[in-house]
Amino acid sequence: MTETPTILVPGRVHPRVLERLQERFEIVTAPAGTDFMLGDDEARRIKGMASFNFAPASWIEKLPSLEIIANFGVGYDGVDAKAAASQGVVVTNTPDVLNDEVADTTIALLLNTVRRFHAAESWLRDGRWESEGAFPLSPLSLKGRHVGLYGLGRIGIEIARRLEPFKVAISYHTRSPRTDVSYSYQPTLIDLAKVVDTLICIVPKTPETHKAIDAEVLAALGENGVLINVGRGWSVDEDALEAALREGTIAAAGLDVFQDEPKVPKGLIELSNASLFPHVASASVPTRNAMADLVVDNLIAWFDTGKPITPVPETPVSKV
Ligand code: NAP
Ligand code: 8YV
Repeated sequence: MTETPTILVPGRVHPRVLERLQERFEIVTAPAGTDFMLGDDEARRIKGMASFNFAPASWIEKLPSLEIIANFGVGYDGVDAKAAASQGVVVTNTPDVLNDEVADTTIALLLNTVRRFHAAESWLRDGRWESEGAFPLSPLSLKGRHVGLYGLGRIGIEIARRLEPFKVAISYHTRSPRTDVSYSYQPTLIDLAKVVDTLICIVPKTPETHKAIDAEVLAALGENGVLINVGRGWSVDEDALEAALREGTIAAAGLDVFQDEPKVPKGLIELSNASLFPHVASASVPTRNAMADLVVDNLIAWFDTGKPITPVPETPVSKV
């Protein structure tokens, strides 16, 4: 009889992942973010990991039998894929199944930011419509805007397609221009910021994207400028953004992601020209279930066939 593989689940877990893993595997849980607490024998038994964007090199190197890390999330910046690759460990993520949800949320956040619907609803709920009259007109509108996408990958392209019926102009910046779109390409982020008035960030967290949206980029967007971030908080200089919003360097921002989640800078919370979401872009039951299924299906595929479904580019793609 073949041995049932043991899967390590560090930290919090989507309930469906645990439920499905329990049907097929032995499970070991451990608190994430703290020191590695498994004993040598237990560590040697671990063949797979179901990660919630947590798999540092210091853990990977203490798991000598580890074969696969299946990450919940398309972004896997909390998984040290380089360390995994050097140990011959495959990493998988959850691409595509969340594209529509994240793109829908981005459009909602953009409209919320320019038209201040969050404040309008509070106006009604607080009884101010009856006591004070109509909600003040929003100074901004989506009409006539030129939207720039910083990132035009799986999610970025879905955002762009959703923007087309809004009749806005669309440009983008990526390292390599896409050959399958007619949106105008800008070779650098600052070039993009200079030609657009609305910037949507949907790039991964990498050394190159760290605080890429800085004071210079914000100034280039201009006083009518709107920044939307659904990528990672890492890509925005939050101090520069707060100053730009406070001083009117740009008009408004909509943020789903922050540098130090779940901590959100008090200065941003105080600003009425910022619309702030608690990292909910993919957070519907159906989409999170699809992500959970892909985590488990990758582990099953690996242990049944030696081939993962959605491996990331940095790591090996089949059992040797
Ligand atoms: P993807 O398909 O890999 O697309 C990434 C895009 O970013 C590509 O167009 C890529 O083009 C561009 N890019 C990467 N590095 C760049 C750089 N240094 N400069 C300029 N462009 C760069 O990824 P995806 O599936 O669309 O997801 C993107 C990211 O969104 C994820 O990594 C994650 O961090 C974030 N995300 C957030 C949420 C949320 O809940 N808010 C949900 C899902 C995803 P080039 O390679 O040509 O540069
Ligand atoms: C999730 C995300 O919020 O997929 C990603 O990269 O940021 C989101 O879909 C996150 O993975 C939940 O932990």
